[in-house]
Formats: sequence, C-alpha cells, structure tokens
Amino acid sequence: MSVGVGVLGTGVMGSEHARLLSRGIPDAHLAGVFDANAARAQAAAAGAIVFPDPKSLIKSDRVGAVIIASPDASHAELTLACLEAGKPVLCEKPLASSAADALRVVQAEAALKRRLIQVGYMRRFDPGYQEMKRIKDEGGVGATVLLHNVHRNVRVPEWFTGPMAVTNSFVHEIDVSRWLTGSEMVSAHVAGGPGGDPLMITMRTDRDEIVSTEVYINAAYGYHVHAELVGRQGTVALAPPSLTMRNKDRAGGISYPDNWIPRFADAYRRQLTDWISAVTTGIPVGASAWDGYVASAIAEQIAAGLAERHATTLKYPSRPSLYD
Ligand code: ISE
Repeated sequence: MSVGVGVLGTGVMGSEHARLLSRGIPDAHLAGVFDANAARAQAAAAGAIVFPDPKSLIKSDRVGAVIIASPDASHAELTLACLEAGKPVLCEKPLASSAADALRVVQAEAALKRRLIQVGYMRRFDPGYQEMKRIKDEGGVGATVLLHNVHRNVRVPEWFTGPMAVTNSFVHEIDVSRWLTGSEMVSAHVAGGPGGDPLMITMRTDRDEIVSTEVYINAAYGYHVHAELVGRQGTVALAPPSLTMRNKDRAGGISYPDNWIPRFADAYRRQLTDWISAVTTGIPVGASAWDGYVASAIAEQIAAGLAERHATTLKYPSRPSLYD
C-alpha cells in the first residue's frame, strides 16, 4: 500500500523532498503540496494536488503522512496539527524556532503515548556517518576520547545572522555527535573568529569525551562537512566527499559541492525511504522529537552565551519514558 505524502513548504528542502517522492521512494507517492507561493507550489507538485492551506493538506484523506519543510517559525504549530490529526510527520530541522516550543511538541507527543514525529537530521542516514557509527559501536577504534567536526558553508545570505551559525548550522553537529557517541553534551565553550565566523565550539560529554566543531559559514572554497572520531585504539573518519580525483594543469584533487543537497543526496533519499518504512511498520527511526528538542535547547544555550568567554553548563529536563 503506497503512502500518500503531503509536503508543506516547497522551498529548497521541500521541493527536493517532493522531487524525490515523484521520482520514486518505495511504498510512497507525492499526494500533494502547499506553499504560500502558489507558483512554487505548482512547480513542485508535478501533477499532485496543490492544497489551499496547510490544514487542508494535513486533514486530507489522500495524505497518510506529512513532511514539514516550511519556514522554521511554523514547524512547531504544524507538527502539533499533525499530532492532532494522528498523521506521522517528518519535520525538517529545527523542530521549532525555540527550545520552549520544541518542548511543547515533545510534551504533546508524550501525552499521545505514540511516536509520530521524526526530525530531519538526515546525517544519521548518510552512509559515511553510518559506517563511522558501526565501527565505533563494534569497538573498532576502542573507547571514544574525541570527536572532531568540521562544518563549512560556501557562503550565507545577508539575513543569516551570527547566532544562526549555531541554531541553524551547528544543530547538525549537536544531533550527529549525540547519535555517534551515544553520549549527552554537558558543557560547551565557544571561541569566535573575526566577526564570529568561524566559530570553534568545544563540548564535553557525560562520558568526559571532547567534541570539537569548527563552524565556518563563509568558507568560500566549497561545502565541506567532515568528522573524525578518535578512540583509544585508533580513529575513523569520513572519506573525502568526492567520487573522483581530477588532475589538470599541474594540480589535482577532489571537488566540493556548492551546498548540502548534492553532498547529502544519498542521506535525504535513505532518510525518506526509512521514514516511509517506519510509517508503515510503526517502528520509529531517525531523530525523535526529544532529539529535536535537545538539539534546539543546546543550540539556544550556546547562542545565548556567544558573547561570553566562559564555558556554558548545558541544562535541560530529563527525557520522557516514551523516548527510552
Ligand atoms: C542548512 O540549513 C542545513 O540544514 C545544512 O544541512 C547545513 O549544512 C547548513 O549550514 C544550514 O544552513
């Protein structure tokens, strides 16, 4: 039975999800879309229904599951509307534009006593990150002592302010570091370069591991995400992201994409495929609403302390049993 998926928001991410669904995700099809920009919705719909508003898409009998890829500020309310309609939902990161709103969503799902929410931290589905986690979990490099992350964007638009390097970009490293290490982050220290770009964010975990992340949102040369996990007996790192090595004009090397969509194309497709399996089986996969809340809570506390020059002790409530 094919799951009809409705996509809310057909910007960069929503149109990519709609494209993947139209090109073939097993056991799913694009049932319809909504976007405030009607022309953009029509272009992404590819013949599927263009709904007049989000609520009609969420309530439609043609829609068995919902992807939220609308502006961040709408994520919490639209996710709550999906819970109310009993519809499984894949919400693009962040789960909400504030930790308080993300906690409200967690509490609403916990009250349902049913996992319906997956948050779009797609790096958990990237083959390279999955190989790193397999090797680490099998003890292949010994006990973890360090995790180094690098997150470099080519450039960001004018409206992309300093704290967004933490709340919009670094949230990926918060989630993937928790997932890779299986540890919780308990403190953070930030060193900022000129104008706050790049940032060096050093977190410590509840197992006394160190997680360092360089976030450089105007790195210019290419979109480059890297991770290396250091253990007591060895290391495991992501391989260079390029499929080819090119030599020309007495120079050689790999190529870097312009942004995250080509770099994580495989991860987005696998995320959708595994989400649809979860919708069908009822067995959740990927980042939960609790993971989405923790990422937002940590990012918010680090962003609040950006101007400080001391470590921030990270605080959040205990995890509801639904997420055990
Ligand atoms: C963007 O919103 C994403 O989610 C990308 O995955 C990330 O690499 C980028 O820095 C963010 O701005």
